Amino acid sequence: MQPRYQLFINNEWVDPSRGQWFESLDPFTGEAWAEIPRGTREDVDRAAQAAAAAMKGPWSKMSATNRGMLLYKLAGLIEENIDLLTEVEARDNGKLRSEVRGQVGYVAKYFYYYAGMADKIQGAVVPMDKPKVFNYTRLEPVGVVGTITPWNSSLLLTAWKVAPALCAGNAIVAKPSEHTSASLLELARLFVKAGFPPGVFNVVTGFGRDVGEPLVEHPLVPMIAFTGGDEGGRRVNLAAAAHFKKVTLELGGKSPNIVFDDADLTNAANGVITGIFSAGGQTCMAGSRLLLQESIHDEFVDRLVAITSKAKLGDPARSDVQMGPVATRPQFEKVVDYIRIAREDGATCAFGGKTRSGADYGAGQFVEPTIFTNVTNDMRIAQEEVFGPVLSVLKFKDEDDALRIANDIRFGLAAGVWTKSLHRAMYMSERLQAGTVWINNYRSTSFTTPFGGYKDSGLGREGGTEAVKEFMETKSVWVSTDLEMPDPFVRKY
Ligand code: TXE
Repeated sequence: MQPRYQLFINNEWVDPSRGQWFESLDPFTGEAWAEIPRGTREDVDRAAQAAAAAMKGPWSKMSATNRGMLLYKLAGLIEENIDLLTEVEARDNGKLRSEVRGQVGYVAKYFYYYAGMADKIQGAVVPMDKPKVFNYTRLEPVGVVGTITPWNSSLLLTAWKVAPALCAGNAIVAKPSEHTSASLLELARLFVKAGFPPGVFNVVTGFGRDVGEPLVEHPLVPMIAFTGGDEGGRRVNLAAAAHFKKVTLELGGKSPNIVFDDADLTNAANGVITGIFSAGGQTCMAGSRLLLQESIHDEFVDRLVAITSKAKLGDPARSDVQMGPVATRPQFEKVVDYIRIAREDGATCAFGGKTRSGADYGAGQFVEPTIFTNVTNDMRIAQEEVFGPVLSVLKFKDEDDALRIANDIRFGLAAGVWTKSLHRAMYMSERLQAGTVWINNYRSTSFTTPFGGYKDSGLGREGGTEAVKEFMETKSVWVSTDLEMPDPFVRKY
């Protein structure tokens, strides 16, 4: 019997207004395992009303310290429920259990981090250029924040938004991806257990058209925090602009991983493989463009092929498997199509390039880890986000040539640099157009530091103290200490 979920609005479990559900599929078996409520514009309205009411109720009057304590409690409950949350999320996105478990553990850490920050948010006393007046700034919550998230890391990417937004005192209407909704509904149970007042956290599941668009348009929702593809991000940004809403957008990437001839090549090879094939390449920060200095090209590609050939594909629930299926059928087809395009455009497939089916591969939604050489930067496989296990290898001559290639793209999410030269590392990190630069490592993330994109990779930053400011308005308050207001109609020259 499949579990049938309900929407979570105002701390209550409710049926979707039109009484419709859709199935959530396990990407490995290809079978439906849960029924997800198909939310509507009316449901978004119910949730937005509840969240707006929370912004006037006990939540808004709660001290920041007590708000932090609630977040702290929630973090503890996430740790206690790590098995359940892992199982549900992995069931939906098909990622390795170990990987999802690590992420859920990290979700708890996000809430701990922002729990501690809640009563440390401070405005400033501003030095004035005028006498007899005193000015200070207050940081106030924006209000109701709509979060819209994709399928690759549902809980983590939602936590990146919800933890700092709640820390700042906002209320949330969360819309998870239609492919991976269940884990967020399970998380909602923990909000009740932790003791959050009604309306502070609401989840409306469903499709982009039915739920995402109404959320972006809703007059009671002044801010949208979005992660997803750049096309979806553009639509959200355009719709939000019509209502002058605040937005943060964490979008796609085609991040360059740049390996110089003086690098520790063993470390670099491991880092490059982790950078592209973790989560089957289904991460925004995937290092999907490998830039190799000419002199080490052939040797380095051999190393990559040797490491990649050891990867075992199969049931992501098994501990001896290193790569699971592609998360959704449309995404599988998209990845397969990009492999065809790369071949047609003249790239050489140095490894992989095929799909896998048969007894070990469930419903057969598998793409081999794939390495393309002889890629030039004008090819689509070098410019477009595949969001799958496909690495494009390009050659460069020197630092400036590497920079030219690395920056000649519309994305700017992240970049990696592998070198033993400090000078080289600093030269590159200053000039790379990317929100994150990793030197002699790749794919490190932490709640303590900002993450976000340059160019078409997004707007705003998530993580660290900067994330909290994204979810706040700054109010400038002027207090007269002895300032006389002159008669407005008597001119003094
Ligand atoms: O993402 P979408 P999709 C890339 C990846 C993938 C492509 C599309 O290449 O092939 O994006 O994936 C909601 N108003 N990434 O379709 O559409 C939607 O319901 C409001 C990269 O899954 O961006 C979901 O909850 N909301 C990415 C969320 O937006 C809308 C991660 C993301 O869906 C909406 C995932 C609308 N008009 C995919 N349309 C990354 N870089 O992390 C859709 N949504």
